[in-house]
Amino acid sequence: MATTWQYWRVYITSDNGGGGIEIGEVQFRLNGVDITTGGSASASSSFFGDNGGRAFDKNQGTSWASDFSNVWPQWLKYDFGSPKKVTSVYWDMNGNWSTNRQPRNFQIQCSLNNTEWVDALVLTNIGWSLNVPQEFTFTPPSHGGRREYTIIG
Ligand SMILES: [Ca+2]
Repeated sequence: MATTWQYWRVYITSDNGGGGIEIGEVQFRLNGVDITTGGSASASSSFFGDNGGRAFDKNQGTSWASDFSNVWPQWLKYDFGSPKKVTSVYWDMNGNWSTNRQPRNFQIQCSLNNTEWVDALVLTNIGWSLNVPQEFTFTPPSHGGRREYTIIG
């Protein structure tokens, strides 16, 4: 069964009290290797020019920042342009930034059509230490082998 999905996102329902997300670099990885190249990024909101692409520009000194209005959810999405298998998300804050602006409760999700989303991993009560990246590993959900049944009662 296929485990490749074109769209991947981190869907964040709360941070650690900072009122918004600020993140230097995010990598969607296959077996530990960054594969976030050649696609396009987007995000639920941006603080001034700190758009979603800045989390994938391979520059630790630039960041995606959501607006600091303490409004949830916020999400960061990567469109690979074609289906990709992803087995982890690597999340690397810059040491100058606060741990309380990192996600606490969030889901890693994937989609075939950018509309319907499937959870690959659900994370709860995640804490952070300053300048310590975290990698969240999972088995990607499968599709394509699913059979549709009509239950007649
Ligand atoms: Ca960056």
